[in-house]
Amino acid sequence: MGLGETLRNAMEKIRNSSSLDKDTVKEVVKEIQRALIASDVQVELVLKLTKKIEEQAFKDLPEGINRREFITKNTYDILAKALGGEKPKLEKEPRKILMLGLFGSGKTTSSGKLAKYYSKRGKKVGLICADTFRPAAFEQLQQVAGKVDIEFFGIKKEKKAEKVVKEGLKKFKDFDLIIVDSAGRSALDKELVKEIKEVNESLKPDLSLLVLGADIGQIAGKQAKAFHESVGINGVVITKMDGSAKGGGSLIACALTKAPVYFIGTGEKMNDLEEFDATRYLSRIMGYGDLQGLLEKVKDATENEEVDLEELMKKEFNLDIFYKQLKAARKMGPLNKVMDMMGMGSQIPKEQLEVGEEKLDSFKVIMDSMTKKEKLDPELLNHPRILRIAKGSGKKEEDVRELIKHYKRMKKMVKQMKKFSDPKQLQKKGALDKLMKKFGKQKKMKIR
Ligand SMILES: Nc1nc2c(ncn2[C@@H]2O[C@H](COP(=O)(O)OP(=O)(O)OP(=O)(O)O)[C@@H](O)[C@H]2O)c(=O)[nH]1
Ligand SMILES: [Mg+2]
Repeated sequence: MGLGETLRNAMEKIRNSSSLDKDTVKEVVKEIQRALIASDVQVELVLKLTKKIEEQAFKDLPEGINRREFITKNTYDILAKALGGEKPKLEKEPRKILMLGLFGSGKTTSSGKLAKYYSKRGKKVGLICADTFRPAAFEQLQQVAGKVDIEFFGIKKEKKAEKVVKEGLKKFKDFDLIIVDSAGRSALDKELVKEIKEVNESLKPDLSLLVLGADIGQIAGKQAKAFHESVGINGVVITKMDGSAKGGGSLIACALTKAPVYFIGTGEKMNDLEEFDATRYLSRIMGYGDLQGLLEKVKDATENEEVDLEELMKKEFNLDIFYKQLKAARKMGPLNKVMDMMGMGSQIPKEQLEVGEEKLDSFKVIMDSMTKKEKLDPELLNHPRILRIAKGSGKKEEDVRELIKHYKRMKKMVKQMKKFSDPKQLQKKGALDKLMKKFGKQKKMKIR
């Protein structure tokens, strides 16, 4: 079982348990440990990471976040950091990329994949074969270039890699991007270092990418360090993520040596290349369809909000406003009274006002599982998001859909109401002030 499957099982356990007690968390932590160790992450580091997960599990919950979401988010944070978190952005778009690495790591294949990746993004790309060491290297890259429809340059039988690079640079001088495939060796020996230094000298690459196979696991860190110290690298490509259970270990090992992983290879075909992003990677392997949504939500929950009812009435109605109204109404009294005070009660059908307390509570719980973006633009609520919200709030999918239906009805009503009562009119009449006085609140009130 790969890292993904085991981690997914562990996260499922969090999501599906009705009561998240210390024992369940212990079990989950054990599974995460197993997953990381099987992925060839150093045992010491595994223990450190999982200890953190366990320690943070029962800390105070931020408002609006349930225990399940809290633990999922913490686990994510800890793993994402271990995977290198956010990468340093490249200062500028690279114009010359050098691919480096030991024998068979996937340099030639990745050169082709990268050429395709950038060519799809509108760049005119040229590929240079600077592998003058292995006899069939020329033909292999030529073939790869043909597959991805990229111009190729090489000098058959030439022995000096730097000479090929110099000539290639001339040929591709007007191109947007030049990718140079270099020769591998069985180890980073003197010969390889000398050759890379010469190529570096002629090419002056903006980006030197070390290509590593996922199957080497934690050795990836040592290799990244060694290459960086002897020839200098800016980043790493990890290939064969599809075929090895050790991918997680190599990613984490690179992060430990601060070598940013920019791409991962996920198969032998020319399309099997992904820009590496810790969030995307984790959300896939943890089986969390909308991890991004959860992260946004936790961020929201830590921000206090001010509500100005007058403002609320002026704005385009959305779930966020509906939510704020609900919250405000709960503080001031039942919704119908509030609406009555605002002189709107009579315009709202009775059944709308008589949404029971229980239902309101349930709506609140569901909305607590939404992100700010979703509340501002409820049109975003597609099937996967609805499922996530249902899971996050411990409600059924139907409950979420009911809320959406309710919101839509309310929106229609507000639209009609706006026709009757212009907010300016409302202000003139002093209805809002009256309302606020009655309930002894200030015009602006803090909700949270
Ligand atoms: N499954 C899988 N196979 C890959 C991936 N990347 C490369 N390979 C395979 O790994 C083998 C070696 O790839 P090459 O691109 O030739 O490696 P190289 O580093 O250029 O090798 P040398 O030039 O001999 O040093 C080939 O069989 C590729 O098809 C990947 O992401 N997934
Ligand atoms: Mg090669």
